[in-house]
Amino acid sequence: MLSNIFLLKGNIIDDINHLDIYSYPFDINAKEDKDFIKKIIEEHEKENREIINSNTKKFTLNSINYELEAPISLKIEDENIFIMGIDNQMILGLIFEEEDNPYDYKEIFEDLSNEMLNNEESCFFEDEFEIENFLITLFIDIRRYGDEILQQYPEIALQSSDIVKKVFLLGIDDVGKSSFIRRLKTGQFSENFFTPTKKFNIEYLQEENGQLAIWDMPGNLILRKNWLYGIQDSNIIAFMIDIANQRSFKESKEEFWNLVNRDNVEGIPIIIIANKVDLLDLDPHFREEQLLRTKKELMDYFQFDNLKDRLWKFIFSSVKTNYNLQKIVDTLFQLTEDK
Ligand SMILES: Nc1nc2c(ncn2[C@@H]2O[C@H](COP(=O)(O)OP(=O)(O)OP(=O)(O)O)[C@@H](O)[C@H]2O)c(=O)[nH]1
Ligand SMILES: [Mg+2]
Repeated sequence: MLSNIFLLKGNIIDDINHLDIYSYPFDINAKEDKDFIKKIIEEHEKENREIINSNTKKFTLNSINYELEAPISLKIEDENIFIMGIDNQMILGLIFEEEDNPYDYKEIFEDLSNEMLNNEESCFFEDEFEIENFLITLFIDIRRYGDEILQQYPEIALQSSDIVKKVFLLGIDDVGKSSFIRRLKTGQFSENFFTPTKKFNIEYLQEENGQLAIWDMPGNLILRKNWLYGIQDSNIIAFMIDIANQRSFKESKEEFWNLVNRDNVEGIPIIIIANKVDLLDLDPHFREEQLLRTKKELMDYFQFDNLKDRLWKFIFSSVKTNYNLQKIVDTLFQLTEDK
């Protein structure tokens, strides 16, 4: 599985002190004293020299703007790396998990890079935002290729009759998204499971009614702008809120409506998961009434009734006590029946 993507960019690629370094989702700059990057550049030089010396013509893909070298595979500091030189000024790199064979990804790496660099709307690497977009889009597409086309469905046997429903799970930070998936997948929950998600993650779940591919998004504000890559072909959007944290409501509401009003999610069903019910101080005798009242308050505040032209449902949950988790799974299938 692809774990990281990076781009090294400079006027002279081997001038390590004047390189711009971009990466997603992990910061490869954080690797100690730039040794790692230096080695990548050295290896790239070496390979290229060999290619030129052996009179092999440099590989190009009918490029209009950018000349792409054929990718080469490297092992540096135990990392399984696949790099591609671009126009002698950039090195685009993929970092895979140890057991992966980068050459399985050669074609998709070349095709996607070529497509994104050498078409009308190509990336010109003019500003940081554009570079970031390029890296994230490429990352997600290659990762999906690995998951979906190479059929590396982890841990579950794919039954050909099963249709996988793609669930896009969103919500601001700390509401319980990753805990929810972990609970469904392993049955475990831990209050100290504090792992703010830094990148999106796809988990596959085998349920009685079929399979779910749940895309877990980072809620962190800085990473949030990357939320929406890949949302357009989701079967359903799951938006989670933390009902015990009233201070977060305003932010949650804003994010919710920003999301819902986007063109590319038109008509996609939505399930609103109001999580952490266990933290409400509910009186066991009046539990149902209190939940109804809370629901009404939330509906009024978030104005969920304004949702139009799509199926949607509101469900309370507690990942901690397992409350309604099965109901959520059933509802995911229900709302996506014909989608
Ligand atoms: N009491 C209670 N705590 C919960 C519940 N669900 C999650 N938590 C806790 O809430 C915290 C945040 O959970 P995460 O699953 O990491 O939240 P997240 O939405 O994935 O956060 P980001 O990845 O930062 O977007 C953790 O400490 C969880 O243990 C719940 O139902 N009840
Ligand atoms: Mg998370």
